[in-house]
Amino acid sequence: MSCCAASSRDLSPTFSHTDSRRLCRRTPKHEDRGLLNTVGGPVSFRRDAWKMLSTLTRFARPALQRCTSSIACQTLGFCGRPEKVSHPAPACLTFMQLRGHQTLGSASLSVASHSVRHARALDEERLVEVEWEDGGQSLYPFTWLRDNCQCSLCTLQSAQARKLLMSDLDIHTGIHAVEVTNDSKLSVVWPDQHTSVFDAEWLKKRSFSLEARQNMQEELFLNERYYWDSKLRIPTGNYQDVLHDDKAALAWLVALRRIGIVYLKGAPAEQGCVGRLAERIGYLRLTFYGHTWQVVDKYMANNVAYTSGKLSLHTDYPALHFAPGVQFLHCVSQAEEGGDSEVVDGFRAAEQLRREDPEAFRTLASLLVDFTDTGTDYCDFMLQSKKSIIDINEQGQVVRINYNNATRDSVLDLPLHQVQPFYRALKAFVNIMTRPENVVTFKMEPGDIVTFDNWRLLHGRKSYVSRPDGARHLEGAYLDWDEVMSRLRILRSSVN
Ligand code: OGA
Ligand code: NM2
Ligand code: ZN
Ligand code: ZN
Repeated sequence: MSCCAASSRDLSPTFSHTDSRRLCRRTPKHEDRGLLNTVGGPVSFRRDAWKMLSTLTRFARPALQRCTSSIACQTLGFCGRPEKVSHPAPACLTFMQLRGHQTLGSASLSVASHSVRHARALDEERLVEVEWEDGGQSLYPFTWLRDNCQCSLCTLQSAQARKLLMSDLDIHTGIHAVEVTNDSKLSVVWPDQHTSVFDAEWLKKRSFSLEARQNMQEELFLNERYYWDSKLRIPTGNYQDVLHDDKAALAWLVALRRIGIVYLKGAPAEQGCVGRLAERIGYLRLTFYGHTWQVVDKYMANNVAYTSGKLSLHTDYPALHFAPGVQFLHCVSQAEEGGDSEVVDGFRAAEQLRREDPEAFRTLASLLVDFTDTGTDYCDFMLQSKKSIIDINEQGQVVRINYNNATRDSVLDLPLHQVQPFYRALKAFVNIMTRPENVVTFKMEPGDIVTFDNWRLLHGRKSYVSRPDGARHLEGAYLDWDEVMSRLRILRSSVN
C-alpha cells in the first residue's frame, strides 16, 4: 500500500501505526477500558500493544468536544460522539498518565484474587448476598445459583455445558444453608441436600450489577469501536507474523474489531493466502461466488466487481440477509493505471448522518430496501433480500451497514409517497460517506492483504485500465464475526 509503506516499515514488526486523529469511541460502556485492557496479554504482548497504542497516541490530537470518558479514548484523542454520553469533556490525558494508569494486567483480565469474606441468604428476596474480601457486595438469585451449579451432576465438565434440565430446575427453590469454604468459595446446600460450590472469581465475573455486566459483555464482545476519518493510517501487520505468532494474530484481530480495518503486508503474490488466513482463524464463509473468489476483469462478468469499472463505496453482499461479517482482499497483481482502493468508516458516517439529517437517518434505519443477485458461479443463484441500509440495535446503536448500489433491486417495495424521501435519504448518506475528509485512499501492491469489517466499512475502488499482459488480480474471501471473535478469545487466553 503505497501511502503507508514507509511508515509501516519503521514501526513495530508486529504491528504499527494508525494516524487516528479522528478516531472516536463508540460505546462508552465503562471507564478506563479500551483497546489495551481488553486485548489482554503478557508483558511481551503488552509491549507490542503499547507500541501500537503509543503510535496511535503520538498521532492523536486533543479530545474533541464531549469525550466518552475512557482513558484510552481521551489519550487517543477520540471524539466521544455517542448521544447518550453526558460527561463533560475531561482534560485530555497524556500518554504517560495512561501508561501509569492502566496495564493490561489490571483490567478485565485482572480480577486477580477475589475471595468471599462472608455470605448469607436473604430468604425473603431469595437472594444470596456475597461480601468480598475487598469490601464490595454482590447479590445472586437463588434460582440462578441452582441453575448454574457446577458439580458433575449438573454440568458436563468436558463440554462446560449444562446437564441440568429445565424440567428438573425448581425456579421457586429455597436454600437450606449458605457458607464460605476454607478456600473462600461459596457453598450452597439446597433443601434436597444437593450442594453447589462456587468459585469466587467465577462468581464475581457473573455479578449482576450493571457495571459488572457491562465489563463482562465488553470482555466477551469487544463492542467498543474507535471511529476514524481520512487521516487514519491503517494499522498494519505482517502476513507471516499473524500466521505464526499468536501475539501478532491477537493484535491483528483486536484492531480488526476495534478499528475495522487492518492491513497485512509480506504475503506472496500468489493465490491461496486468504484461504490460509481464514484457516488461521477457523474456516471461511462459502458463498455463491465460491470459497475464495478472483476479482479480475472478466468477460460476461456476473458481478460489477469483475469488470474494470469504478466500484462506488459499498458493503459486500447485502443480497444475503446475513451478509459476511469480515472480508479479506489480497492483491496478487495490480493495475498500472487506476485500481486504487477507498475505505470509509460506515458507523461514523451513519452517526454523522444521524446528527446532520436525523430524518434521513430514520428513513435509512427503518425502510427495508430490496437487494437482488442472480447468476452462476459456484453454482447458479437467484438471491433476494430485504434490508435497511442502516441497521440499528435495540439501543439505537448502528450495528451494520447494508449497501451496494449495484445489487440494490429495481423492485422497491415502498408506497409511492416514500419513494422520493428514500432517495433523498440515500443521497444524503452517500454525500456524507464520499466527503474527502471521510475517505482513506490507498493503492494495494502485490503481496498486500486488506482485512476489514464488512458490517462496518464501506469500500470501493477506482476504475482501472485493463491490460492483457499484467492483469489486475485480487483474491477475496469472507468470514463471519462469530469465527473471528472465537479465535480472538482463544488467542487472548493463550497469549496470557
Ligand atoms: C469487490 C471489491 C475491490 C477492488 O470485489 O467487491 O470491492 O479493489 N473489490 O477490486
Ligand atoms: N464479489 C466480489 O455485493 C456484492 O455483490 C459484492 C461480491 C463478487 C464476491 C461483490
Ligand atoms: Zn449440582
Ligand atoms: Zn466489495
